[in-house]
Amino acid sequence: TCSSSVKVLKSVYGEVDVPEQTLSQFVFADAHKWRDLPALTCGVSGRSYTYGMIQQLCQRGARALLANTDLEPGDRIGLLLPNVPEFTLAVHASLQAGLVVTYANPLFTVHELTRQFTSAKVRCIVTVPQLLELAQAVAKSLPAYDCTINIGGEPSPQNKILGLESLTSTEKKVDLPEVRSSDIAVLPYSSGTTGVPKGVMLSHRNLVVNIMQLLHPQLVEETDPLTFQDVSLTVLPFFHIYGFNAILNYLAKIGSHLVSMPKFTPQDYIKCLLEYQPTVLFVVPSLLLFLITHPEVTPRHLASVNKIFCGAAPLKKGLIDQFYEKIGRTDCTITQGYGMTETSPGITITPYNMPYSKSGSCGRLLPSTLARVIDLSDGHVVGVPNRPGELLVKGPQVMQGYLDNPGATSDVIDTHGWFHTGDVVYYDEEEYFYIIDRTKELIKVKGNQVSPTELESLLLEIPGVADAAVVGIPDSFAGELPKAFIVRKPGFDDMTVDSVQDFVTPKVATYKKLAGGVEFVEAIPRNPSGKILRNELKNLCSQN
Ligand code: AYL
Repeated sequence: TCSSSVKVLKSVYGEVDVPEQTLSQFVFADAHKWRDLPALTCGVSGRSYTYGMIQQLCQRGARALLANTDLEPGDRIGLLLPNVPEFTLAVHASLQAGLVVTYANPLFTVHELTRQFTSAKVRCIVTVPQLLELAQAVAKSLPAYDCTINIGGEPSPQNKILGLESLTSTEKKVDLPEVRSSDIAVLPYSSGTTGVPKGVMLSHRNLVVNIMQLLHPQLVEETDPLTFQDVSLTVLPFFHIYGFNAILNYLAKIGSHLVSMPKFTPQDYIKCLLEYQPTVLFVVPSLLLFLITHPEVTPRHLASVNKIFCGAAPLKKGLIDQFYEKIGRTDCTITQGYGMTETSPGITITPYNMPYSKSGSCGRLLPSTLARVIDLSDGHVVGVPNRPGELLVKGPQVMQGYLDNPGATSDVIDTHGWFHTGDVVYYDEEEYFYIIDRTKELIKVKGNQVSPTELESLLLEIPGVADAAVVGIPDSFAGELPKAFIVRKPGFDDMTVDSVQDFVTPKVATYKKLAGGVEFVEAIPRNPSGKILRNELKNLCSQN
């Protein structure tokens, strides 16, 4: 078999050229073509911005940021914003000012936000009045903190709280710095294969390239391309790489209209479907499941939709059929993407003419992307189709590394430059990939990352907890839910499940709650070097 074995898979689409542009230059390069067309609309409030407005506000905002604050190019700015159109203003004004952006989930607790913003050395927080109190509580403990920008709220100069005008206007004349495409643009947080969330260094080029990869001519022909005439609806967060690059920046590049929602409720979503008649929906599997199963969503609500994009978690084969059954037609393409925060995010995508027999596949490698699959036990290249192993990738979309963490970086990017995804996959004869498992600890709840390490260290803070382990257990709606196994210290036998939940719940964002349950055990299974044997715990769950 050795002679026919393939050590490295190359994208069937060939290569993309990498333009030497910053993310903002790239994304808005054609904006003049659609300057008077809507770019972003808040589906709930109706607040809307044209491409012309966005471009102008971002350019002014970049100058104002440098003129009205002590921030300097290279400084970090933290976005604590709900999914509102202004998110894009904050991002591109900051990037054009040479700042580095980190974004966080506004449902995070003070504890979670403080950790991220301290790690990223955030100097300025951009927020809205509803989150100002939270922002100020976080700001208190940031060593490099300078100011807060309160979009849509009252400025309070003595407290170093500036209004939106500091983002959009300045009398002073300031020059914008030169930003290189190799400079870091954003620092999203991801737990990667192990440990707590870490800053992922994505350069302008990483983000630009990943959009270029999706726009590769042959790929576009095979993926039922979106155009400026499409209207997309999303409730997926801009503070996650999917919403950030694969939706927000990608759609801005092609001049499409994006209707976003600050939060999900079935009623609001249904209302947006009827009111905006979207042609495109961006979803994660649990949102698709909602569309299929919710009694109030009828074929009429989905009549305008002809493209669906799904990513971030495994999409069960049967779900696509169920969706077609629900809408009573099959002329709506369902494209699946696979990737991760560390890869900006795209690695593979399904072409719309993918044979039905391959449904369940997450598609083929994006242009300029190389892959190899290595055996889980001995690390040797598998080299033949249909044999599972860990996926390794190489490509211009792979991150520059984890922020201030060369150890974690070298754990995932080996000396030959291969990025180890921690996903177990196989590919078929036509090089379609199938994701079947994870070797990494990561738990995915409705597409959101949950780091078991983060929850375990929290559990160990409970007096009376001797040892703890958290694993993801399957859930038909959320995909997975975090479940804790706890060893009580002697004398703490009266510790209850409720007391554990009561300790954890207020300290974490809702989706990280131990919704999979809490179980007391005699011991946590570990290997000789102390590593938690998570599969043993998972098997324990499936036996119950
Ligand atoms: P992160 N199928 C199965 N698992 C997936 C898929 C998929 N289609 N996509 C992501 N995952 C899992 O950092 C996988 O374990 O980025 C992967 O390592 O939140 C992990 O989620 C990464 O999670 C796009 C648009 C990808 C969006 C995305 C999702 C990025 C999620 C490509 O074009």
